[in-house]
Amino acid sequence: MALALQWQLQLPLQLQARPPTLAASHRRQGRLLTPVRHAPPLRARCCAGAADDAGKTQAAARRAYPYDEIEPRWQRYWEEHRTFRTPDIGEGLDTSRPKCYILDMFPYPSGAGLHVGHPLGYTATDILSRFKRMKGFNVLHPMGWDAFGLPAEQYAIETGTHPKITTERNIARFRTQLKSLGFSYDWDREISTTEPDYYKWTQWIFLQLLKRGLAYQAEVPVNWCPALGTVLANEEVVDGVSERGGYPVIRKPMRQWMLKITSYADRLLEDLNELDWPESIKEMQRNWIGRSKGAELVFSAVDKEGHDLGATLLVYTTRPDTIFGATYLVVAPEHVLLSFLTSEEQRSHVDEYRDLAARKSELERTDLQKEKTGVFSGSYAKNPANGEMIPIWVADYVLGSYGTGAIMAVPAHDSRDHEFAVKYELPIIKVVSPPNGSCDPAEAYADDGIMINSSSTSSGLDINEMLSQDAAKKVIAWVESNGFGKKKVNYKLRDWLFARQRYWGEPFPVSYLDDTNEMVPLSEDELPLTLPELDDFTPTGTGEPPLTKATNWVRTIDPLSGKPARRETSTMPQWAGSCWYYLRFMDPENSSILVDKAKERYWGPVDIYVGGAEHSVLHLLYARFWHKVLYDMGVVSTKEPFKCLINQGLILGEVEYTAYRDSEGRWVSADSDSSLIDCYQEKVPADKVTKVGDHYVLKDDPNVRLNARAYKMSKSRGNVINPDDVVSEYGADSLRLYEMFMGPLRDSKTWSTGGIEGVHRFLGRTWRLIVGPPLPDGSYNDGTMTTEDKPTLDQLQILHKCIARVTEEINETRFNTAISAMMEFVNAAYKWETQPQSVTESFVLLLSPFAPHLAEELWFRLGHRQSLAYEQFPEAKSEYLEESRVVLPVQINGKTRGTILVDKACSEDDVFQIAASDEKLSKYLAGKGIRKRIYVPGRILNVILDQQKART
Ligand code: ANZ
Repeated sequence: MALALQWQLQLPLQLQARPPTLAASHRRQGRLLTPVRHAPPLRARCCAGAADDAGKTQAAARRAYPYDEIEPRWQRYWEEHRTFRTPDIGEGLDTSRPKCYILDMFPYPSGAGLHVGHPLGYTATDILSRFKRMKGFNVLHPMGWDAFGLPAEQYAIETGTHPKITTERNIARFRTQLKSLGFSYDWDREISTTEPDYYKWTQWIFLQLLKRGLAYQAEVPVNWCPALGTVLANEEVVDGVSERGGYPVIRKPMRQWMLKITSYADRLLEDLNELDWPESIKEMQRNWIGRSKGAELVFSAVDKEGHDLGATLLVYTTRPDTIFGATYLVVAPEHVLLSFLTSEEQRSHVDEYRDLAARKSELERTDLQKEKTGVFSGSYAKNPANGEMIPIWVADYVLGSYGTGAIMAVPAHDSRDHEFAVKYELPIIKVVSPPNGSCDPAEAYADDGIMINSSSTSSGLDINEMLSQDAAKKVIAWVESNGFGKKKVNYKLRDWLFARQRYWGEPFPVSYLDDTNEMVPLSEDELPLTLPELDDFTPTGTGEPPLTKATNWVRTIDPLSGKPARRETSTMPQWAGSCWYYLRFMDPENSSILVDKAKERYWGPVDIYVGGAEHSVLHLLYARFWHKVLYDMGVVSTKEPFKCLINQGLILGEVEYTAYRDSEGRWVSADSDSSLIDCYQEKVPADKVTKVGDHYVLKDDPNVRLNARAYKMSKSRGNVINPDDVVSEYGADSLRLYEMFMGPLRDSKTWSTGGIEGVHRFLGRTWRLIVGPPLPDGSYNDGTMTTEDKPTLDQLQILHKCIARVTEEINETRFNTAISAMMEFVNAAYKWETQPQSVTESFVLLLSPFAPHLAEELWFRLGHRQSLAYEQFPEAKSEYLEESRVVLPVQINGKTRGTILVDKACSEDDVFQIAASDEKLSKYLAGKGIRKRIYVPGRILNVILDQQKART
C-alpha cells in the first residue's frame, strides 16, 4: 500500500510536467508518427462537456482513458477469433513445446454473482497464463462450475425454482462477469459438475472405488439437523448448530456411504514432501492425517472384588513408557463395552451421561478450554504392568472414533487426564522425571525424561532410570512377548462420509434388490444415472432423502437378475465433482473414457493451482485421494494432481473508522485514559480522517484518535464491493491491475477506492504517453505518438531493466512489484523527447498480461493486425542491464578521500581529471606533484603524491 500512496502523490505533479504539445511538436519536426490505421477514433467522454448529473461528472472526471470502448472491442475479438482456444493433441497442438497447466479452483456459481475476491486469484492465473503463452508454452487454462450443492436446493425449497434453473442462471451470470474481466480461458473446455456428461464420470469413479473395496456402507454417528432434515458434514456444523441457518444439530447413527481414504493415509502423508505447496498447508494436511506411533495395550476388566468380568479393554497410547502411571482408564460414551462394564449402581448415572454426550459435537468435546466431565462405570481394569486394579470411567473427552475409543489415563503426564484426576480426586503418580531439574507439581509434565516409579516384581517389568523413548520400546517388546498388546500406528484421519440426504447432487449408481436388500452396482454402460425431475424438494423430515419422492425413478429392475429393486436415494457430497474436474478439462468431450491417456500424459499434473486457503485440507485431500486411486488404476500417470499450489489472500472491506463520543456528545480519543464503556461509537467517513504517525485521527481535531479496522466483506456489514461496479467505473484492466497491486498475492489486503483510482490513472498516463493527449473534442488521434527514432542507450537501459524486473517478478508471482516496475518505466518515459516505436512495443508486450485490453488496443495502434497473445515476451539483454556508471573510491596516499561518479569505460586520464576537478578531492590534489597513479577500472583510483612537493 505504501507504493500506492507514493504513486498517488506523484501523479498530479507529473501530469503538469508533461509537455502538453508533444504530439504537435513531433509533427512540426517532421518526425514519423505511426501511420494512421483502421482503428476508429475513440471519443473520450471525459471532455465531452458539462454533464448535468453530478455523479456522472464525477465518474467522467475519473475516466482516464476510453476503457469502455476498448474493453468490449477486445473481448469480442478474443471471442470471435477463439484466441485462447488450446487445440487438442492431434488437432494441431505442437507437443514438442513445453506445457503449462494453470488452474483456478473453479467456483460455486452462487446467486450473489462474482465477488472481488474471485478476480484476485483469477487475475494472477491469467497473468501467468498469458506470460507462459508468450514464452512459448502450450497453456491449458480452463474454467468451469462446481454447481451441485445446498444453496440452490435451499432456494428451490423457498421459491419452488428448480435448482437446475437457478444453477443455469447463476452460471450464465458468472460467465458474463468473468468474460467482462478479460480472462484468457479456453471457453471451449467449460464444464459443469451438474451436467450428466460430466457426472457420468463421477459415478464411474464411484463404481471403481466400490470394486476396489474403497466404498462401503456403515452405521455411523452423523450430524443430523432436524430443521434442515439432513445430515451435515463436520465443517457444516459450527458450535453445535448448522452453519447455514443456525439450526441445532445432534449426533445420530445412520447407514451411510463411506470412502476408505484411510487406506491411503500413509501415501497422502509421504507424497506431500514432493509438492511445491506452502509449508503451512502441508503441515495442515499432516495434522489432519495425524499419524502417531504408539501401542495398543490390553487391560482385563474386573469387578470391585477383582473378579474377572471376561472382557478385555484395548487402549491406544502414544506413551507406553508411562504405563506405571496409569491410575484409571477412560472409555468414550459410545464405546461398545460401556453398557457391559456399567455396574447396576452406576447405570442410571452412566446412561444419563451418555445421552448428554450424544448432544455434543466432537469439537466441543475435545475443546481444551471446556471443563472435563465424566462418570465412574462401576468396574475396574487390571494394569498388566503391575497387576493393580484401576477404576474405569466414562468421559466425553475420549472420542469413540479415535484409536480404540479407550485410554489409560496418566494424570501426572497428560494435561487432560491431570485436570480430570484433580476434579474427581483420582490418584496422580509421577513416572517421568524431567532430565534436568524439577517440574511444576500442579501441572502434568508431558515431555520425555527419565523413568521413575516404574518397576514391578510381580510382572518382572522394570524400566526405571531409562530414557522415555527407550522405556517405550522396552514396554512394547514386553507387552508383545506377554500377549498384552502390540506396536500400533494410528491416524486422526477418518474415512470419508460420502453421502448427503439431499436432492441436488450426483445420484449413486447402485440399487438394492427388493427381496434380499442386496446392493447391486449399475453396469458402467448404463451411466450416467441422471437425476430425476422433482417438483417438491422439501426434506422428508425423517432423514429419508428428497429423492425418495421420485417414486417412479426409485423403482427399478436390476438388469442382471431381472429382479425388482430400489435405487439409492442419497446423493454424493459436493466434494465429489471437484475431486477430479482438473482431469476432465484435459479432454472435456470424451464420451468413452474419463480422460484420454495421451492427453493426460501431456497435460498432467496441474502445474499451478490457485485458490483460497479454506480448501487447504478437505478439497485438496479428497482430490489427492481420488487421484492416487486413479493412478493405481493406470488412468493417470502422475502420483499427485497439483504440483504447485498458491493460496491467494483474503480481500477485506475498506478500512472503517470509528470515533467515541461521551454522553454529552463530545469526542473522546480512543487512547483516552478515561473509560470508553460509557461512550457510544460513531462511524467516521474516510475524508474526515487523517493519519498522524501510526495513528488515525480526526482531521478537524487531531487530538482525537480513532479506531481503524478492516472487516471481511459481508452483505450484513454493507462493505461488499461488486466487481461489476468497478468495471463500469474504471474498467476491467484497472480492476485487474488494482487487485494485483494491492499487495503480495498471498497476503490479506484491504480494499481502497483511492488505490483503484491510482492504478486507473497510471493506465490513463500510459495511454496518453503512447497515443497522445485528447483532442479538444475529447477524442484521440488514431495511431500512436511513437517515432521511428533509434532508441538511445538510456532508453534501452530503462526498458531492459524493466523487462528483467517484470520477468523476474512474474516468475516469482510478485505481481505488485512487477507493476511498480512498469510504473517506474512510464515515469521515466514521460521525460523522453521521443517514444521510439521498438521501445513502446516491448513495453506494451510487458504490460499485456496485466492489462490485456489496453495492451491489445495499443498493439493494434502500433500497426499490428493480430492479437499480441502469442507474441514473444520481451527478453532482457544483459548488455543493457549493467550499470554503465560506477561510484569510484579515490585514495590519496593510501587514504580514501572521497568518491567520484564515472563511466565504466572511462580512461585513466579522464578519471584523474574528474577526480582533480571534484570539489572535495581537488584540495588534496591541487598544485601537488603526482608520483604514481594506480587505476583499477570500476574499482579504485589511488594517487600517490610526490613527497617533496607535497611537503612544500
Ligand atoms: C497415555 C498417555 C500418557 C497419553 C501421556 C498421552 C500422554 P495423539 O498423539 O493425538 O495420537 N487418546 C488415545 N485415544 C484417544 C481418544 N479416543 N480420545 C481422546 N484421547 C485419546 O494422542 C494419543 C494420546 O491421546 C494417547 O496417548 C491417549 O493418551 C490419548 F503421558 O495414553 B495417551
